[in-house]
Amino acid sequence: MPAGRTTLSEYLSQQSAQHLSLHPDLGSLVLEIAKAVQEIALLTSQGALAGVLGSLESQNVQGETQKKLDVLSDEILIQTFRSGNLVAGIASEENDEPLSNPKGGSFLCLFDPLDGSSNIDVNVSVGTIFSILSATPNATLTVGDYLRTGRQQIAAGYAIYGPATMLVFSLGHGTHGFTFDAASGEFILTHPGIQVPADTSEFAINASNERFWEPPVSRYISECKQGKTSVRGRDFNMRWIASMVADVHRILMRGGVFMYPKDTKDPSKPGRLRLMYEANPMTFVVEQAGGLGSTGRQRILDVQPESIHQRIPVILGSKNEVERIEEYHREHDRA
Ligand code: AFP
Repeated sequence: MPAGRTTLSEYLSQQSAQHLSLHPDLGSLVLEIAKAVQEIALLTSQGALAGVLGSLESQNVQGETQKKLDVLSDEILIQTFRSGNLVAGIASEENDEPLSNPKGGSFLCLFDPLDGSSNIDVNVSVGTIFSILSATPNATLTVGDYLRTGRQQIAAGYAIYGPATMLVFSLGHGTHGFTFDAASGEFILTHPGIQVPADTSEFAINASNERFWEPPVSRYISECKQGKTSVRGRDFNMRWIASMVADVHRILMRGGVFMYPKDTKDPSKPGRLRLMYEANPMTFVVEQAGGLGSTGRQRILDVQPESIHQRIPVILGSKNEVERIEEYHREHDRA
């Protein structure tokens, strides 16, 4: 390995030596996830050649048509965890109920195996999101064991399958990025100590939902669009990739605010994104990098989960922007 290049496994050994509070098996779990990510990256990179594009007849618990790669990625992760004895229980976007591992383990893992899968067929970046909770070894698992607040995550992160495959995660001591080097087959530390700029001039939202937004969201976006002529005094840019992993990765790299707010489009859904395996892990990573994650009215990591697949409004990214949007919600609710 050329000098000055730290591999994922070297980094994890350094972390467990530096932070004695880390669970001794946490590094091994991250390496297991990295191995599964490599398998998913290979399939994703082959696209049509691997016959993995397109949808299946099946639907997931969300009532969404499953892409072939959704199911294949889910199977890779489940097989990875079940072949080891680190993860006692698994909850996935693609499975109605959590799955227990007969071999037991000290962790629970919740994941979105392929986030942004509607982008797969058009060759746009997608990702895998994971959240790790502690498990009581040898205890009989119930759904309640999974329903812990985001603040109780012991680690969380994502893989992004883009021009480069990257693994970005936090063990609770900052957020760090690793880039996959196909030549060596190693993830290399390329982005140590990521910091989200507190201010930004870039927002990410699906603007086609504008007529369904709550007033504080409409106010914020309208000011951004008015730019220099508004109280903001500067112009803003907009991005929307429709892969949360890709939009949030951009925000970790250069700042911004990602918004999938509560809207009236489907009153039965308090937002599109899922708390346990999208909002919580991505907020953990962003807040470990100095950003913030909010529903607009509550910090995401403080939300007490009620069900595995519950949805939540998400406002995530540059600290000063998220705080401004929260203030707009307070002013609206007071009025
Ligand atoms: P899919 O996995 O169904 O593509 O959904 C992706 C996602 O959950 C999240 O990654 C995106 O930010 C968001 O949905 C995109 O939603 P819209 O399709 O409404 O823009």
